Amino acid sequence: MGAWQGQVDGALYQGMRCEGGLQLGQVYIENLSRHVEEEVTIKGWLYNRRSSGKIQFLMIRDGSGIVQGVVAKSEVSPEAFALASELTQESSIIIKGLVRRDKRAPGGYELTISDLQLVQMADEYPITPKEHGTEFLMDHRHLWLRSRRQHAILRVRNEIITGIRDFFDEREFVLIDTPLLTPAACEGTTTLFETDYFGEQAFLAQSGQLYAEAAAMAFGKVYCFGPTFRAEKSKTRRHLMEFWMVEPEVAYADHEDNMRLQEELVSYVVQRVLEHRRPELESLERDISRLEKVVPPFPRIPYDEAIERLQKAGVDIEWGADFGGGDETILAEEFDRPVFVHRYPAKIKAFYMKPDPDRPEVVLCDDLLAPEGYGEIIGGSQRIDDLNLLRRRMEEHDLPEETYGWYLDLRRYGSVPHSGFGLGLERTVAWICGLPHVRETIPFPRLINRLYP
Ligand code: NSS
Repeated sequence: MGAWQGQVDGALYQGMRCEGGLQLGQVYIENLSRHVEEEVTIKGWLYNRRSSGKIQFLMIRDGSGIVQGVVAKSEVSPEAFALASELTQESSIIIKGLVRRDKRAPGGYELTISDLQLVQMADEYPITPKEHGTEFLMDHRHLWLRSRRQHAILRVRNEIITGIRDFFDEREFVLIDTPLLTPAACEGTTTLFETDYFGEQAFLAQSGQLYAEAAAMAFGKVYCFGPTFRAEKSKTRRHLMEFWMVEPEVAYADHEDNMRLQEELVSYVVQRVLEHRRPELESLERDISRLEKVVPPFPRIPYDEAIERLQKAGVDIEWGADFGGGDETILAEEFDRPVFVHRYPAKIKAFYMKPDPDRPEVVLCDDLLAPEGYGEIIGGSQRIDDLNLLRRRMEEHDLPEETYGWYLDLRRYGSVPHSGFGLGLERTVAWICGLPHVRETIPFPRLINRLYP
């Protein structure tokens, strides 16, 4: 059956983990539909148990899903039945059973268990089916990951990551990995994590952008995708100290091209999750109709208009101020899909952004605000390509030329107009899953008050 199974599943690794082959011999719960009326082996953990005298109902999870197994006293050995009734939550077990289609069962299948083997009897498990407080769950994040909800969220995260990679692959971008230890700031000096680099001052990267710009001059269309670090002093539901960002950078692309790429990427990713991870979204009780509306074109409003809209909504804000989370929510509320706010005042934006030639007090940048109060998920801009202007901007920002010499070189040797952006992965996951906080969107979140586990 091993070889045949390999063909059905269409993947070498899938073939290897099936019966025969390497004798790893198990079927994954998510593939049970292919094994109806067959006897299979499942290797997993006990999620929950319920008994009614001569029958034990075991909820078994194996990482790919959860299935109910029925152990009837009359159909297994007395030892197996005794074991089934003693099993503690999260004990690791290997079971054999017949797969039966059952409409009423969660997932649509049930196992009639014929044999049961213990791998380890778990100690009393701290996370029980009852409600726990957030801090308690965060302290037990290493175990909390096993719960149904975390499972759904992190599978959506995985789908978003593979969707992003496929999107750029299909468009022939080259993945360029940028360094995490750097001598220079990209996004302002107030949120830097500093570390000692053999006596030299180094920082954890806030963004891969500056290096992606160098790579764009070498490869044309590139992206980097990795963890970035910011010592954010604010405790909000949108901020992590360590978050993942995907940052494309394209030579010869202008600000308009940049916004088009952003809306294409975001709608691609949303549609991809709708196609592949609908059951997960449903289990998270996500309003899917809201996501179905996420198709291009996204509305575009200039910063000036955003200020007017806020003032009309009664917000006390003047031209020149940056938006807070609350302001972004108000702006996004008026639209059913993400909205671009573009051309912010140069004064409140990063040093590398290109001024609008028609209005140099604003820059050719955009923030993409997600609907439903999720706020900014993307920041992007056309970059300054003129050496002297870039130098002036760096002086104004007190950025030492020694550290950025290589970056200035990009404007000396074949400078071209170019643009790029950064999409924050965790905020995107929070929005797509409909979560109130980013802390559940990453396996082990780093928050202002949390470095453990
Ligand atoms: O600061 S950004 O707006 N822009 C950049 O870092 C540019 N260097 C990107 C580029 O053009 N290549 O951050 C981009 C996104 C932002 O929209 C958020 O979605 C996310 O990164 N972001 C964060 N997510 C979670 N936690 C924190 N602290 C955070 N900071 C930014």
